[in-house]
Amino acid sequence: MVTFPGIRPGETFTYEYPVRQSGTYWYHSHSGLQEQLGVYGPLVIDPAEPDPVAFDREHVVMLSDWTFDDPYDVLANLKKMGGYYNFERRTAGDFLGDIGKRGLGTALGDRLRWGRMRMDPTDIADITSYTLHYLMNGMPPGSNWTGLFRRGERVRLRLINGSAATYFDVRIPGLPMTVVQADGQNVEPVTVDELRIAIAETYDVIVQPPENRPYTVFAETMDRGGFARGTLAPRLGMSAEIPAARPRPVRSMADMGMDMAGMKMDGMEEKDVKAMDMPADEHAGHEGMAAPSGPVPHGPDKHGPGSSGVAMMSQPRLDDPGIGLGEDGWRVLTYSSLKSLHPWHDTRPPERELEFHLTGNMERYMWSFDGKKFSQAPKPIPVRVGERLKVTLVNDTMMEHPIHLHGMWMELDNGSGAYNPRKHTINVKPAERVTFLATPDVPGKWAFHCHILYHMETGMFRVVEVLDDAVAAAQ
Ligand SMILES: [Cu+2]
Repeated sequence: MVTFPGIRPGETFTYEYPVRQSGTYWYHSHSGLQEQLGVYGPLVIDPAEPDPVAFDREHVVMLSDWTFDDPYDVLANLKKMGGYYNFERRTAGDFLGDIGKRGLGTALGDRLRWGRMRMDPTDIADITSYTLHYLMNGMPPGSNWTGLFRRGERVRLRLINGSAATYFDVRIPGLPMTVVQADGQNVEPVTVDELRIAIAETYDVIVQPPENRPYTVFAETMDRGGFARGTLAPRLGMSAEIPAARPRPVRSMADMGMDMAGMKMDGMEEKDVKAMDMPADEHAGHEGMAAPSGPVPHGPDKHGPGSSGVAMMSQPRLDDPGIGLGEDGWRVLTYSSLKSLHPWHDTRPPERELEFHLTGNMERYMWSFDGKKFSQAPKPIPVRVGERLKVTLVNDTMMEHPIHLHGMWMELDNGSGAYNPRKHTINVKPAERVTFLATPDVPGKWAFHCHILYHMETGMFRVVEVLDDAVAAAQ
């Protein structure tokens, strides 16, 4: 009911809108859990001007997840127990191993902290391969979706993550990928061997197969529990080796916002650092703390029961490719390497700053902004047409959240100034503090939400209301 009342069963609805942009996008139902049921598809808009990217052929590579269970049963299971689909919980044996490696005191301290956070270091994905199947263009790995090429051709792959709940790490062994577009917006080409694609993101990459042989397009899930797979090949019916699964990653102190390394806060002494190592409601001070380039301690937690474990320290992590990536000896895309191909026109300094905390309670499977679920009817966030906004997102949880904003672009502040990449979805890592700039230009009510379907459905959703001057004056 935010932008329009939806399409009733049997009804036909015709969308009409001016096309003011081009690039790789996708569309999906925003009603209930229909997205998990396959109500989505790719949406590619060719540019009116000559494309700055040269390529000989293109393939859409749409990644998704599928369950044979009723998505509402999946949600009910999660609400009964946040870790319902996590069979990787750490065992007593792991704990003994930790004692051997790190000593009893450290291992015990870690354990106690994890317990207090009501989180588990193996919580990487809410929903796993226990119920999910991972698809490439609608096909499971065994069906081997195949995209054709001729040797030496520049092949443009339009990667789209249309999953309800799955992050993928995409690589094509033997083929470097040159990223040329992110979320439909052209970026300065950057060549990598692997990239993480958060839910709802799109990346266009150029590959140039040097040999007449098949190459595996491998999209491993972030929790390493499964993969989607297809093949680029000179003809149908070919397949290449499928890489082995990498070890499942484990959450770190940085993920729980307890990484004190790199803290450079004036006048802060050892005892202050210790003081922060306590339950969230016992420490103080985010108002007035301005240290955006380094870790920032969280202030008194006013988010209520909707926020169980508050990251003590949040920090920018744009250089960090993300959990489980970066140790393989090959190049991995990071947000800090994304630069817009063209400068954006609005270079005014921000007139207004907003801050939102991404909050949640994994055990009770409640997700929210600032501790308030959408069902608690938080007021729309008012902004004005043409005003220059600076918005900071602080992830107080230990899960990644791909935050999506309808109705206007988010210029991810990665230090590139006028060349900051424009995105519609920004993945915010655990305990991360991310800033974007925006200039609202279309009046109306716009959804602002986590693109993990089950997080959105349980409350991580707000409405941003863009008021034009006349409306704003009347209020
Ligand atoms: Cu989320």
